[in-house]
Amino acid sequence: MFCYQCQETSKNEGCTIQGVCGKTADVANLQDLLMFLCKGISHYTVRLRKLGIEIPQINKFITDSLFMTITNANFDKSRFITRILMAYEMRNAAEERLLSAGGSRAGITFDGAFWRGDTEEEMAEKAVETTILTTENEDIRSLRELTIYGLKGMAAYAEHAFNLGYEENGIYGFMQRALVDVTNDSLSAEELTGLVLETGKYGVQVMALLDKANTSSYGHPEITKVSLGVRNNPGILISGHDMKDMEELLKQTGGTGVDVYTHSEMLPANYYPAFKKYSHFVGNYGSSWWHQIEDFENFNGPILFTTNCIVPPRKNSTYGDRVYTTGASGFEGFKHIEDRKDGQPKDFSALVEHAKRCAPPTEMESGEIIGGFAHNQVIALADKVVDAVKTGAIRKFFVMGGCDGRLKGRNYYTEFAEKLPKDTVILTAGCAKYRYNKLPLGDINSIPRVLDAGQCNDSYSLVKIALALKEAFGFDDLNDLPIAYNIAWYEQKAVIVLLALLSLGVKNIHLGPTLPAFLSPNVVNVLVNNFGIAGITTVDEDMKALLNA
Ligand code: FSO
Ligand code: SF4
Repeated sequence: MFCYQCQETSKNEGCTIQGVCGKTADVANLQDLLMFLCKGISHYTVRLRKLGIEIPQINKFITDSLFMTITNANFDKSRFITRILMAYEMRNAAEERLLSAGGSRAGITFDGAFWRGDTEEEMAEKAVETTILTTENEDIRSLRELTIYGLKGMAAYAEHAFNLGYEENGIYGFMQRALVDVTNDSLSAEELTGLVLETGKYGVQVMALLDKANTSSYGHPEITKVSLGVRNNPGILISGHDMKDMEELLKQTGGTGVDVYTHSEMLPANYYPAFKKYSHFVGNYGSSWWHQIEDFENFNGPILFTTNCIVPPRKNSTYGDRVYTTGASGFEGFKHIEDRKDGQPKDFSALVEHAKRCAPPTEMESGEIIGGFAHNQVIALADKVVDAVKTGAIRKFFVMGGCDGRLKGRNYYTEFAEKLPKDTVILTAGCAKYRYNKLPLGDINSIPRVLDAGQCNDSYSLVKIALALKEAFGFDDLNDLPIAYNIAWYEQKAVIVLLALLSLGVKNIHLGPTLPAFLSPNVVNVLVNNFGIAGITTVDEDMKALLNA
């Protein structure tokens, strides 16, 4: 195996024996093989699209497959084997359709468009040939992988939007074209850089689509106090990012005596008007994803993963039999809730029955946190915010969104938030917020100093807020605003967020806690020279630089 797609990659070089995330080598290899086949299928669908033909099942298949290979989403070998077998069927269907529509496969030379092996042994043997290291030039490899990781993030967001009935063929079309382009040996580094930037453009589009899907379905997030404590009923803890799962779980738990709590990236579900009406929706329990070992132990009841980030339980963990996965997520030993069929909701009754046999959650915290500062809410407060800037009450905004992770050095973000001068405001989205969202940072003229817009995909909200402020201040350029960017990344959704920000022209982003291992020195130079991207140094040094920028 060779995987360097996330921030925790071994030695900041690459995982080669087993993932730091817990992914085994055989699963990592099967994931590579699945990507290889998705590229192969895309060779046909790109041609089909030129003939005006879309195959919705294939759009869904490729999107789901990309999503399943995101860091910490799915560790279940059998699911990848099933997917690989499905990939052959999808590819056959695409090929037949192409030929019957008068198209031709002449000129397709990519092996993934033809290779087939039905046994686990054949798959394992072929998989090692499809490793990303087969691209020898490190700059080309870096640009190809940067594109693919952006596509994986894009796929996650497209999938959540799809679940709510929103999709755009243009997004699927781009994903598949890009999957073909990364197999094209004649593309130069310059052309691939263009592809990376185009990925960012579609990143903005997919985040806008998901924002539309979420807000049209559940209303605009609004300022909300979220309880951190517990009640005396059994509960279900829901993690991940999928709002449709959230809705169906809330509906199916109503009147059962079972409460619902959010974990990690599901916290922003508390901000949606449509969910706030459920009296058995208690609040948030625990912290960011990597604290799950402790949080799940204490929760006592069943846990539902709707997406990543899964941490394999420890040998002495006792909660393994209480964990359920659904959608793209999976883990051998956890029970999996099947997809919706024929427009029917998922069936979460097993979790409800399971919860009834469990003790209520053990209280770990009490009190509340405040959130719900997505674009609609902040723009409603725009006059107040603009006024605070004009009078000097707010000197600067710091976008500190992104992800949390296990690395010790991520204390940097807690310290940074603590040391920020009192006339600054943090704008956040994603699980990075858990590094500082429970600190007593106070407010400025009743505007909280930490404004949480929501999940990592709600970084789109931060952009909309920035655009509204740009207009309010009459600036021509986003970069003229008093906003600094100090972003933390972990997995591939953060990659698409970063590429989206770059495509919108945001400059001088500080990215930490380490720069991605998949960026070659030359690609880093391109990002530094064209976008002013920088890593992080010390809190004091970075703060000085960002305050004065
Ligand atoms: Fe976090 Fe995990 Fe949102 Fe990610 S829970 S790390 S970028 O999946 O999605 O911020
Ligand atoms: Fe390693 Fe991250 Fe890949 Fe897991 S996802 S194998 S930790 S690089």
